[in-house]
Amino acid sequence: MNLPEYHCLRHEQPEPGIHLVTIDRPRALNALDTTTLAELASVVARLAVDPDARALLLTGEGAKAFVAGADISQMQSLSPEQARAFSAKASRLFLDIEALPVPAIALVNGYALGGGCELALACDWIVAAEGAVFGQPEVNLGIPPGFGGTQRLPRRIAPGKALELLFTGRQVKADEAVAIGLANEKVPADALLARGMELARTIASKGPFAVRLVKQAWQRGQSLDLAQACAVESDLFGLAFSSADQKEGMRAFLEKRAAVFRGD
Ligand code: DAK
Repeated sequence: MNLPEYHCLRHEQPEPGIHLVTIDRPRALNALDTTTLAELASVVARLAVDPDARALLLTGEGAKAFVAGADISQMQSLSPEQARAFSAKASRLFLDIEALPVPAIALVNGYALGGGCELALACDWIVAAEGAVFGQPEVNLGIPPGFGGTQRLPRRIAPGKALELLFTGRQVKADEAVAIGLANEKVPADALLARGMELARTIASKGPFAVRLVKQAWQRGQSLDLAQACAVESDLFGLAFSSADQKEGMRAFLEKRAAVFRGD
C-alpha cells in the first residue's frame, strides 16, 4: 500500500497490516487543528476499506504529548455556528475511528488532554507510558468537551469517576488511569512503541476475519439490549462459518499445527 505524505501526521506501515499513525505537531503539543483532523480523516477513510489492515496504533510525536487537545488558538474565535460545525465534523471522525473494522490502540505518551483524551477514548484501548497525563480540562476554558468526552468517558470507566473528572477538569497520571480502567496498562516511556507493536503483532497473528467480527459485534451491540446484541453475535458467529479462516483455524487445531490464516 502506497501511503500518502501528510503535513501534521505520519502514517507508516512498520509491518504488513500494522498501521502506525503519529500526530506530528510537537511545537503545539500535537494539538488537533483542522488540517490534522482532515488528515486523520483521510487515513481513517483509507483504513476503513483496506482488507489487509490488521491493527492501528495511534500516538503523538515527542515525549511530551500524545495530543494536548483541540487547537485552542484556532478554536478561540469560532462563532457558535462554526463551533457546532467543528465539533460535529470531529465527532463524525471520532465515530469513524471507533467504527474502524480493525482494533485501534492509543499509545499515550505525555499529555492526553481534552480532544487528546477523547481521541484515545475513540480507540479500543489505551496503553499509557509512564508520564502520561489524562484529563478533560475543557471546563477550565469555559466549554464542555466537544469530541465525545461526555459520552465515551462515562462509558469506559465508572460513570461517577468520569463525571468527577469532567466536572472538575482534574488530570490523572498513568497509575491512576490504569487503576480507574481508563488505560489498560502502564509501560516505561521508551517501551511504549515496542509494546504497541507486540500487541498489534499478536492481533495480526489471529484469524483476521474473526478479529473483525469481534469488533463488529461489539460495535453493533453497544446500542442494543442484551438479547438483541446476542442475536447480532449469533449472526456474526454464523458468518464466520462461511470463511476460509474458520476452516483453517479448526483444521489446524485438529491437526495440531499452527493455523495459516488468509483473512477471508
Ligand atoms: N492548542 C493549541 N496550542 C497548544 C495546546 C492546545 N490545546 N496545548 C499546548 N499548546 C501550545 C502552547 O500554546 C505552547 O505554544 P508556544 O507558546 O510555545 O507557541 C506549546 O504548545 C507548549 O505548551 P506550554 O508552553 O503550555 O507547555 P507546558 O509544559 O507549560 O504545559 C500543558 C503543557 C499541556 C499543561 C499546557 O500546554 C496546557 O494546559 N495546554 C492546554 C490543554 C488543554 O486545555 N487541552 C484541552 C483543549 S480544549 C468543541 C470542539 C472540541 C473541543 C471542545 C469543544 N466544540 C467545537 C464544541 C475540545 C476541546 C479541547 O480539546
